[in-house]
Formats: sequence, C-alpha cells, structure tokens
Amino acid sequence: SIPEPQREAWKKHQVQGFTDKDGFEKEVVRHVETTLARSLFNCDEGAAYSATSLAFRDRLITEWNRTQQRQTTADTKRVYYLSLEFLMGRALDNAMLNVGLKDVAKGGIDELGFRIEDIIEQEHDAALGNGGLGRLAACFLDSLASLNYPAWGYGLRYRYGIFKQEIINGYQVEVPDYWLDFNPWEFPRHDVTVDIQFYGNVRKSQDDNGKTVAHWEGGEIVTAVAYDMPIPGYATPSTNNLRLWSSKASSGEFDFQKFNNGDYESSVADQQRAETISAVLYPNDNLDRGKELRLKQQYFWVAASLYDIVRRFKKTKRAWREFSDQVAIQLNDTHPTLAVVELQRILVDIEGLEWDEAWNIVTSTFGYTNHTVLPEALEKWPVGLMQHLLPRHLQIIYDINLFFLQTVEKKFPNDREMLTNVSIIEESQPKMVRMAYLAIVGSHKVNGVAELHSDLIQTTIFKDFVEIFGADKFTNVTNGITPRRWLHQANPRLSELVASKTGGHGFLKDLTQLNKLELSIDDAAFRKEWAEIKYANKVRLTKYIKKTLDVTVNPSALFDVQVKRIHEYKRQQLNIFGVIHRYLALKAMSPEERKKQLPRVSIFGGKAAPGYWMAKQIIHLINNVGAVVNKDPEIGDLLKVIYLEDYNVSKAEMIVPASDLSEHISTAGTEASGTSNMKFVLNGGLIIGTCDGANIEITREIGQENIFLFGTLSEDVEDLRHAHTYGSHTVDADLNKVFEAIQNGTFGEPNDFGAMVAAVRDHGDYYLVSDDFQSYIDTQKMVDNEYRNQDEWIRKCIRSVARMGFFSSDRCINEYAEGIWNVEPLVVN
Ligand code: AZC
Repeated sequence: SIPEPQREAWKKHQVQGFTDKDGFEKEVVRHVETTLARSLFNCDEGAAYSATSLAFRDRLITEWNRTQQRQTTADTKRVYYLSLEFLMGRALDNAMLNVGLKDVAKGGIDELGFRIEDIIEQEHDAALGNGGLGRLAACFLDSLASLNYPAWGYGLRYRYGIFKQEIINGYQVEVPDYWLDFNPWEFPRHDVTVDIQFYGNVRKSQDDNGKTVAHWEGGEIVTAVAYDMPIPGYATPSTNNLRLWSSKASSGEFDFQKFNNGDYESSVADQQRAETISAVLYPNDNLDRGKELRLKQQYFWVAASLYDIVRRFKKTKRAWREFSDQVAIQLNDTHPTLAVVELQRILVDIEGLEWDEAWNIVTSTFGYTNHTVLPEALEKWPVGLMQHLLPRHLQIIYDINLFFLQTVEKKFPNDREMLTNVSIIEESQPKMVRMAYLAIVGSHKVNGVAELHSDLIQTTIFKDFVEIFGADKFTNVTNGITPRRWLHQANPRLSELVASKTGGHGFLKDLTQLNKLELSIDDAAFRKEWAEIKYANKVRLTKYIKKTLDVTVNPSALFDVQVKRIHEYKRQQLNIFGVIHRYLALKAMSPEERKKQLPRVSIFGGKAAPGYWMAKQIIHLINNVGAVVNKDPEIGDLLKVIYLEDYNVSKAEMIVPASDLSEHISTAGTEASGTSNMKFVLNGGLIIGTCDGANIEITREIGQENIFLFGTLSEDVEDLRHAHTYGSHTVDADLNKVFEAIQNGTFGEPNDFGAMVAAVRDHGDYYLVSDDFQSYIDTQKMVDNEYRNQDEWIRKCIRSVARMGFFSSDRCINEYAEGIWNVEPLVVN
C-alpha cells in the first residue's frame, strides 16, 4: 500500500459519488462522451442505459471498496455462499433504489431527454440460474448486504445463461442467451487468477517423519479469472461482493511449442476447451444428468473459491484451528459438495495438517442446504469418472467414507444394512458417489427450506443420518424473498401506499411492520386505492399481452397466473385440464347462462428443460388450447388462455403484481418450498394451492380463510400411488370428458398429447392429477364466487399482505446467521 506521506494526496482526491441531479447528469454525460465515445448527437436509449449504469456502478464500487476495507479491518467472521446459480435479473433499478437515488436519476435522465422506465428496459437480465434455487441465492445476497453481514457469493460466470425461450407454432424453441456483450455490472479482476488442475495421477511419498504424503501430479491446468459484481444493500453503505469465475487456458497451457511448430489450430483448440468450462449454464431444474463437463464446472468453481477463501484467511496469520471462527461456507444444494473434499485436501496434502485436525476444521466450516426430495435431482457421480478427473479427491472421499462408516459401525454394531444404506459410495453398477451423503457427513448443519420439507428429509431420504448424528444436526430455515425487489421495485405504487399506512418505508427493512396495514382495513378510501393499483398493474400486463401476442384480454377479468419452470410435479397439466373443463362447461351452457359467468384469463409462463419431452408437450397443449379458446366467438371475454414467452426475473416483476390468483399446485410433498407463492401474496394476490412446501406456512401466517387450499395431503401420497399401481385406478367423468376432447382433436392433433393423457389415465398417475382434479375444480368454483364480492376479496388481499412479514429473506438470513453460521453483522457507523 501507499506510504504514509503520500496518502494525503489520495485522501484529497478520494472519489465522492454524486448525490444530486446535477452531479448525476454530469456523470452520465461524462460516460457518454468518454467511456462510450458518443455525444448528444448519437446517444440512443442503449447508450443512456449504459452511461446511467456506469454512473451507478462507479458509486457502488466506491462503497464496495470501503466495505471490503471495513471488513478486513474488523477481522470478523465472513460468510461464503457457494451457489452454481445466481438468478439476479436486472441490476440498475435495484441499484438506484438500494442507494436511494432513483428519484435523482429519474429527474436527471428526464432532463437529458429520456424516460427512466425506457432506460431500465434496456438492460439484459443476468439469468445465471434455472429457477427457485438460483433466485433464492440472489435474494440472499440482497439480504446479506442489507443486513450488513460480511458475506461473499461465489459462482460461475457463464457466457450463456439460461436459454431464451421462443414459442413457435405452439412449441418451445431454445435460443442461446449471450448476455455479456455489454455488462457494466461486472468488474474483471485479471490480477485475481487461480490455476485449477484436472486429471493426472497421485504419487505417494514419505516425509522426514515417515508420514505418507500424497502428491497430485500431471494432468491439465485451466485458469480461473475472477469477475466481481457489487451487491448494494438497501439503505446502508454496505456493498458486498459476488465473485464469478471465468475459465481460460492457463498461460502455461497455451502450447507455444505447438504454436511455433505451426500447429496453430490445435493450440487454439486447447484454448477453447478451457473456455468451455464456464461457457454454459446447464438448463435443468430439479434434474441431475451426470455430465462430465458439469462435474468439471463444479470442481473448477469450488477449487477457485476455496483457494481465494484460504488465501484471505492466511493473510490474517491465524492458526488453522481458528479457520471456522473466521469462515462459514454454505453449500447451496449438493453442487458445491466437492468443496468439503477440496478443503480437506488443502489442509492435509498442502498445509500438512493431521487428518483428524483437518476434518474437524472442515466439518465446523460447512453447512448444507437441501432443496429437493425428488430422486431424479439427487446428485450422484460415477466413481470411474471421479477417479479419472479428480484422482486425489476420490481417495479422500474413500477415506472420509471409511472413517464415517467406522463410527456408524460403532454406534450400530453388526448392522450391515445400515452401512450399505448410508455409505457415501453406492455399491451399484457402476459405483456412484452420493453427493448429498458426502455433504451431510462434511457439514455441521443440514437444513431444508420449509417446515414440511425439513420434516420430510429427516423422515425419508436422510432418516438414517438423523439416527447417526442426532436430530440437532438437522434443522429448518423456511425460505424468504427480498421485499426490496419483490415489492418496492416490482410494485412501486403499492409500496408507496403501504408506506403511507405503516409510517414510512421502514417495512422494507423490517417486513413485520406490514401488520400495521390491518388497522386501515376498514378505510374505504384505502381499499379503493388498493384496488386501483391492482387494476393498473393488470392494465399494464394487458397491454403487454396485446403487444406481444396480439390477444385482447379484459383487465376486469380474474387474472389466474401460473408462472414457474414447467415440470410434471408442479402440475401445469392439472391447470390446463381444469381450463379445458371450464371451456367445455361454458360451451355446454345456454347464452343466458353464459352471461352469468365470471370472466377469467388463464396465464401461463415458464421454461421446460430442453430435454424434458413431457414438459414440452404440456407447453404445446397450453398453446393449442389458447389458439382454440381465444378465437371462439361464443366464449369472448369469458375465457382467455395466454402463454407468456420467455418467463424470467424481469418479466416476473411485471406479472406478479398483476395477478388476482396464482397457482402453486404441486403434488403434496414434492415442492420443497416454492418462493413465488410468497411474491404473489406480498403483491396482493390470493393463491390456490396444495398443502405443500411453504404454502403450509403461508396458510398459518395469513389464515386459512385467505387461501384456497385443495388436494391430497402429503401423508396420503404413497398409499394412493400404491393403489394406482396395484389396485384399480379409475378416472372420474369430468376428467374423462377433458381427455375425450383432447382425443377427438378439439385442440389439434390428438397424438401429440397421447402420452400426457396416458400418464394420468393408464400409467399410474404418479403425480396424482386424477386424485386432485375434482377438488381442484370445486375450489376454482369457490374462487369464482368469492371474486364476485370484490370488497371482501380486497379485504382478504390486504389482510394477507399485512401478515406476510415472516417471509422476508432478511428473517431467513438472520436465522442462518444465528443457527448455522454464527456470524454477526458488521455495524456501519
Ligand atoms: C428449488 C425447489 O424446487 C423449490 O421448491 C424451492 O423453493 C427452491 O429450490 C429454493 O429453495 N430447487 C431447485 O431449484 N433445484 C434443486 C436441485 O433442488
């Protein structure tokens, strides 16, 4: 660092961020004219967006630097959140609101000849995630910064995020999402690199004391380069860091020999192979496909992150036994589980610690969050692949397993079945490494993401581990969402109305203050304004539907929304079968009877994994139903079916505030938590849902009179499945009529949907669509009836919002901090 005498000059010129409109405009013009090399003669909305973002980025970087200095000086424990996905969405609006300068920017941008809304719309979503797991990580980053926790996120800088979805002739088509063309929010750190090793072999030698030492040698080296994204807290100067690693050929790797010998192509090929590691996000949600490149991504990211964390720790010159007093690492699902093995390797092979001492450090450092019980999502890697790619790590895994099984053996003598069941190595053909088991054994806490889910993991998939380690190791932290993005940013008018009734914007930092809303519930003017805001949000969505799909929908109709990844367990098929049932019922009515029906718009959105054939069929059916229903003159406004293309975070910010009713209708016991359910209720929409995931806790908080619950309970699911397979499984008349309509070609070529119908009718109906259909239809009827009484409906919405305080990700992060990480916020003076 700079010697004392010269520091004066630095202090004198310290960058002071803009604080008013003039200062903001000056920065924008400077960036347009210098950074972008443009002028007032050729500044379009894109350039105005870029310059505005750069102006805000400069501010964030200044606070980011100060925050890092503060944290280093304070020398307190830090949290590292390892996630293969961060579904961030747009950054500009969030940055403006979090630093409290959106109004300043709005005024300034206006004077410079643009509208802030148009500028915001220019930004490409940072879509480095699939769905709930990735968005949760993004909400957590916002809360960690807002609550002043010293915390870093670590992930991968994918060149291609989740694909862009186009709907062509009713089918999903995937288009690559190249999002890095211009990204003002990232900060390349070409000086922060880590060389990562793959393949090779292990040589053992004896050191001077006769101790065996392992040396991992040979193989190939790929370099990880850090890219940092500042994460501003809301109404605090704290600005945390999200570090994403990008892969490139190591300078040693680029084969100059080949190059000089004229083998230019193959030396370029090596380079490309290295860059492939961080090239694409795997587009599967809740599914593990076991691809070698995915394992490479995992190790690459984990090894670079741990190297960084260990390097930072070593600068403090503390003893290794203090490691877990300084470092807490959270594993977001099993994707980063190799971190357990890597830290053990660093401590034993490189730092020379004894196995047991190292293992104590490892297990007190890590916590593991499970996000699903679906068997197809639980990661397993073939032993052979692990051996090939990471030979030393496989040895360490075998040793971890050996010592673990020895303790199990002691506790449960002669219980061979127990040993087989809990072994980290599955004795299958081929043998597999069970990553969840490794994560449990390597962590001091394991948590699920909603009460039902945490109960389920403890009584089903991880039951034996509860017996082995005791119940204390297992806990629940119910998910949450950040009210900054999901209320203040997405629904500014509602946020202002709430502020006016709760005494300011304090609720954005302490969401339980929403409860003050109930005091105003009898205020007719308040309810009227509430209803107007919802209507305005619906009008905005109506215009978007008109613009993108050329379908006219009536904003006074009930907007019924299901937006999320397409998955059989989430049961969009139940929804569309219900829509068909409604359509058939309307068709069968006399014109007089029809006039009495409540108009409804069924809105769908979401991506299917490119290889998930059944999910793509579901998308196709929804679109075909829309094509028929939307132009049926007998139906008119009574029913419209809309498929919104390319559902993502920024679209969610428009859709969520516009819903009257949203659907969270997974087969009980399959949706670990769900988080959009929380977003919809927080924005004054009611929900129809099953007794699953966080729906259960939402019901407990807001009251069962404010939610439409239906369907099988999770404890009955197994018996029903068994009965479908071994008993006689019949489908009721209403659902059969739906199937008949599909099969007589009402919605296009019946063969296209044969498998979908057969899955329910003939192949065991694993997701219990037939069992829940009748109660779903009945509950939708109740919804229609209740919606007619608008005054009562709005009271329900207000009461629900008032009781949603629990679902802030701030509450959630505080629970992790206290119960798992043992970290404290760093108070900013
Ligand atoms: C999701 C769960 O499916 C969802 O219910 C939960 O709300 C979310 O995590 C956040 O906890 N899981 C995933 O996206 N993916 C995996 C592999 O579980």
